[in-house]
Amino acid sequence: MEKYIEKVFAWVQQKNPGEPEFHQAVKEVLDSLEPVMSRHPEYQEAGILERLVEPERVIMFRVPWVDDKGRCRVNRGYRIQFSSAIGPYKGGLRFHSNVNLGILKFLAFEQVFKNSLTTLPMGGGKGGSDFNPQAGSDGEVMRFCQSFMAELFRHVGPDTDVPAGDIGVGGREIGYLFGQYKRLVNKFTGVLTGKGVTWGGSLIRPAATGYGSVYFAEEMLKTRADSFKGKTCVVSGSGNVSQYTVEKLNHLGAKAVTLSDSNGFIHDPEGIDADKLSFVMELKNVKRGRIKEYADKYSVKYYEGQKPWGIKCDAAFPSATQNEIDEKDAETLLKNGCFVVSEGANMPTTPEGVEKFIKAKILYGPGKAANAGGVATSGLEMSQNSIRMSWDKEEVDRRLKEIMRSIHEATLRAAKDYGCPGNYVAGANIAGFLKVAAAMLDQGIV
Ligand code: NDP
Ligand code: 2IT
Repeated sequence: MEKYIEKVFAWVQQKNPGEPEFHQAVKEVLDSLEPVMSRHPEYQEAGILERLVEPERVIMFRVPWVDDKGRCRVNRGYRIQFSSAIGPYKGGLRFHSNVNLGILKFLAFEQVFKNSLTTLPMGGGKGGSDFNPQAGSDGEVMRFCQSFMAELFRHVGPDTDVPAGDIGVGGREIGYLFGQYKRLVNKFTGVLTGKGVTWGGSLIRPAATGYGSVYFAEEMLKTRADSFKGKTCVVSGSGNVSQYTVEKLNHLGAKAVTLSDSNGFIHDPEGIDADKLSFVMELKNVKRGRIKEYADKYSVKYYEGQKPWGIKCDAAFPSATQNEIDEKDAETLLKNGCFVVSEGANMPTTPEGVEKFIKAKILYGPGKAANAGGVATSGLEMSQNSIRMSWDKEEVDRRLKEIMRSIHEATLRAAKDYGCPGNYVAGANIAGFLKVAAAMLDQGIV
């Protein structure tokens, strides 16, 4: 079986040159699936793995727009429709200058398994552009979004593919994208999630990824009869996921002491309380400033060009971007006594770092499981749109919590069933895979 899996991986490398993040994501999943493939020879016969690593469709397009000086600018737009085995394609849009095909393929591939874990009927997709919304005025961002949707609209729809936010795509961008879609198709539908609450959005969706990541960590802690009370937590990033991670940690009596952005991190040993968090939200979501301003305002230390993993903590919440924790960072966290890692970001830990966490047998929740609360609540937004109703905050939060509990349970169960008890990485990959593979078998070679 090992030989077969190696062959599939070699084929992926050869067919997708220059896409290291995609290779990394595929390798981790394939390695986890060895015991599953040995137990289910029918999957090999049906070419499940060969089909699973090949996106159903990749769309790439030109996005021309006019900047404030009247000049023509051109970016590249993408949508990767990876798998529709268990539902319409679903996954976010990322606008960031480092976006390329390989990064979006890794994200779309991860999304297939994550969405399967949510218990909701959603396939996997991802898209975006190498456009940087931080560098543009509101008017430029609007014109870019309108141009992006002027092509994307023909490939998406509420029963086909439902994009949402990710890095660089928040409420403002979703609004502009939705307005343009509605104008082009003349239909008010749930084509995007993360919408404003007055026009079809779900309560709790903005908070869902951060809340979910903390709920998942809480479930992990419960396996050791422990809780967040009094725990010191290190959080990276300062965007959507990080902000609501800090908020939920505060609700549960923990203390979050760091936040970061691509320039550096702040360390506030007193903890980022509710008042300081509202300063961060205003700073990041409205003024679109840098996290350094927190250090100036509250007279705490700012570490230029560094990541927060050297700060002593019980729990770490990487919530910025891929590969932000390398082997050394993982060693430092472990050495300082960190025993919980819950990944709000997608693939934030390098394979060498992951190995360290697994070997140390800490409570390590991989992104696929730990950050699935965001897309799960997107699924809840789709349901509310379909029945033309909106649930109150308590109802959505209750469902989110229950989904995170059930992902945790399914992940641990799969890990145990396939011979790696306590390994959340293998468990998430296997549990996510089994549902998709069963659907693919039922639907024939498509
Ligand atoms: P935001 O755009 O709101 O915030 C991103 C944060 O990460 C910012 O602080 C940003 O800093 C920092 N960051 C981004 N890229 C880099 C980089 N290359 N190096 C260092 N810092 C970086 O995005 P989100 O909070 O929505 O997303 C954060 C992570 O969570 C991503 O990995 C995303 O895929 C994942 N995720 C998001 C979900 C969602 O619902 N939004 C759901 C599940 C996962 P700066 O301002 O300097 O760019
Ligand atoms: O990575 C992710 O799961 C997201 N960016 C959220 C996707 C979604 O469709 O809500």
